[in-house]
Amino acid sequence: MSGPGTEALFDTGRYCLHDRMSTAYRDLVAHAREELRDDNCVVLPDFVRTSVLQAMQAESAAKSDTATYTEKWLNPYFSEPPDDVPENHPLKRMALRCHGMVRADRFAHDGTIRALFNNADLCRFVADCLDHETLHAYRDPYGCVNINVQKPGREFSWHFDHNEFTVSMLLREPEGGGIFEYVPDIRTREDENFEAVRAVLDGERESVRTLALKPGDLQLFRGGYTLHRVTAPTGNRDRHSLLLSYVTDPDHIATPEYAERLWGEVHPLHQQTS
Ligand SMILES: O=C(O)CCC(=O)C(=O)O
Ligand SMILES: [Fe+2]
Repeated sequence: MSGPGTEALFDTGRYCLHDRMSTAYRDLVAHAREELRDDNCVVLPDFVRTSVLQAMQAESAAKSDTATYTEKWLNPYFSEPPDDVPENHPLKRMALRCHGMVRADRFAHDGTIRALFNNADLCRFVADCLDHETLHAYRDPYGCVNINVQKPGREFSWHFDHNEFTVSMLLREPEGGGIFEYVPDIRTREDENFEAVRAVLDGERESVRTLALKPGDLQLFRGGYTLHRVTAPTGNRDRHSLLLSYVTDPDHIATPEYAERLWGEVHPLHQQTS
């Protein structure tokens, strides 16, 4: 494949993605697994080379105007609120989620964002950290690699993710706010722990952890059992985070209905799923 390779993209002195057999690689994976076990989250600072970060920031800045915005009142579970629970129950706590997503097809095929996303060593590394035999770069033409754009004053409210894990990299830091906050394992497969979730929604801070993410930091995160949010950016600068989607099923792709709902448009490849 043409374009920058592993050593050009990543700070391989610190993150030796090119040498899977090395002790340094094994130590790095062990570190990531331990953090993920303890915290459902690991941050690998300054993951990419400075010139690579700058190139991705420029691509992101050039495309952020094309973001598709959705504005919805959602509970933390993205579910229909039931009638038979009290008003302050987490299932009834609707918050306005407003953010923009830049579609994958906006990014040039020979650009740096795609070179990073399609790098096989990164995909292998993510699989190793998350204890997956194999992962694949998602082939959805719109959803494979996106920029999440958060405007000042807009919170990405408390929620649990539906996907098993997220791989992301902050590209643009707002002037203030835009802080990633999370409460690991607040719920389990067996216990929703609505009392604790309600307390966090009501402002309980003791269990809340915060991340001081910097542009270029790689974040691996298991958000299914971890309540999390991104606070509203303040000042004049948007927050941009790059979302890289890796999947277990290489053939998986969004349905036309899902694409329509998310992107307001359907790609010919989505049509083939119906
Ligand atoms: O933009 C981020 O850093 C994460 C947003 C998030 O929680 C999500 O996309 O589910
Ligand atoms: Fe999330």
